[in-house]
Amino acid sequence: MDLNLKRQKLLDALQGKIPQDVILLSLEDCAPYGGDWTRLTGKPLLVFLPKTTEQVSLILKSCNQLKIPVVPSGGRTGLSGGAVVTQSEVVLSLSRMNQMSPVDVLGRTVRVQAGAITESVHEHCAREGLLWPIDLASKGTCEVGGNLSTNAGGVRVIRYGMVRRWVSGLQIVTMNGDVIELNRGLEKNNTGYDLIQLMVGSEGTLAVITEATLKLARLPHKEHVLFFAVPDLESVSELFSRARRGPFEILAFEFFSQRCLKAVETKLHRKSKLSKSGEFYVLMEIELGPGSEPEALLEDWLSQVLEADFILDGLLAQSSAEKKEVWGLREGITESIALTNEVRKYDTSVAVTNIVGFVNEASRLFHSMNLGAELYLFGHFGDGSPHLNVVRRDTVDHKTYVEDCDRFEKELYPLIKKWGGSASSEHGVGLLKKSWVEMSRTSEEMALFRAIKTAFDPNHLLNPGKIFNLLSTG
Ligand code: 2HG
Ligand code: ZN
Repeated sequence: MDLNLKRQKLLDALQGKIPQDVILLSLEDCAPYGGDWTRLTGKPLLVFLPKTTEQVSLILKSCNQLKIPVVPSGGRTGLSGGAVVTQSEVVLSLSRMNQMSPVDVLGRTVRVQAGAITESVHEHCAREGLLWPIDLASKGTCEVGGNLSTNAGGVRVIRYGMVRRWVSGLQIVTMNGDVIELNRGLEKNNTGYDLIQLMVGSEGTLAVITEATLKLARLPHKEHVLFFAVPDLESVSELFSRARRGPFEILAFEFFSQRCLKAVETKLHRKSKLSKSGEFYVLMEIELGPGSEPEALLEDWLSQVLEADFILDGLLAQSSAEKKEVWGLREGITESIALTNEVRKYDTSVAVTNIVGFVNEASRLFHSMNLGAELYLFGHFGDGSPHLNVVRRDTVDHKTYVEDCDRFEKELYPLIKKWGGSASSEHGVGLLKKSWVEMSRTSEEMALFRAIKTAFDPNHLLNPGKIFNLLSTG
């Protein structure tokens, strides 16, 4: 069917059923909804910004009847292309559905709509001394629905785990317009398949999440931020092993290379307060128990660590402004790389015991290939989740860079396999990691994937082409 005709048919079908201000029509208004932080983009047929679950249901039902594909959309901060329009789909943005109910302090849960911004949820719950412990650099823009759909990770996974541990209820709408409540916020419910866990990480390919009951933890008691410069990855690992045995709970254990710090300093004009530099840096956030003694224990631990020869320099942030400054260095990496040049991202994952071996081998591979690119290394050391960012050098053109990345990727994926890892630790598959899915899943698993997709969305209209390709497109 011709695009204009499709569009008109859909508008006719919804005429009088949803208010006019829910629909964006002009190319200009629709354009920002075609892409995400990957900078991949496409032209939406139309954009809907519903305010209620009922409107979501009506829109999906009409699209299903007219066989029009739909891309569900949140804060569009994804780094794998999961929210990118590829074939003039309709975009269904949940951003206006951002209500939050009062926190249930006794049950330690909160019910929110999918469009609630992650940081707003933090602020909302902090008033009750509680926390939805999903903390990532994009928290001021990303939305709960997107966090759930991608099973987001972030900087506190070492302490709290991934998003899937922090949800006990979902309201979803399937492509045929059915509104389904999953698990009703129960902590315990052993009655068959866990559809919540199937939804989490399904990247909008099965149904649209409209509301969620989020599980909460209490806010950390006393947080401290430490920052170290070290000569190599082995030293990062040595520091991690000391921290594991330290008199505190580790909330975050992040690393980044000298090249990443340089980028943040040049592009964002932030500055490290350490007087010495190192090949690598570690940002560690810890929680101390109550009482005054833990502070003294931390100081003892720190002075012993600072005497060790694998530490070049280190500091304990003295104020909340200083904590923010240190975090600003780590959280500014993605943005400063984006300001540097084009980038290909690999959010790899290996067992934490293998991270040094894997990253060293991947770096050796990268440097042996003489690519027209630079390697930026950073990520969540404590989770075994290093981010490899391959950034184009100014001296090479786009085409050469893309060919170089493709060559590198062909070698990198088998290396990840050899180390027993995964090519997506937390960014999801979207459009960019599909070849890894095919390479790492068995044909039996792929058959199950396709059967599950078809059970939820028989016409294959929801977020088409994401995660894996269907043999038959219906
Ligand atoms: C982070 O850890 C995010 O800051 C983004 O996962 C990583 O830009 C990246 O590759
Ligand atoms: Zn990350």
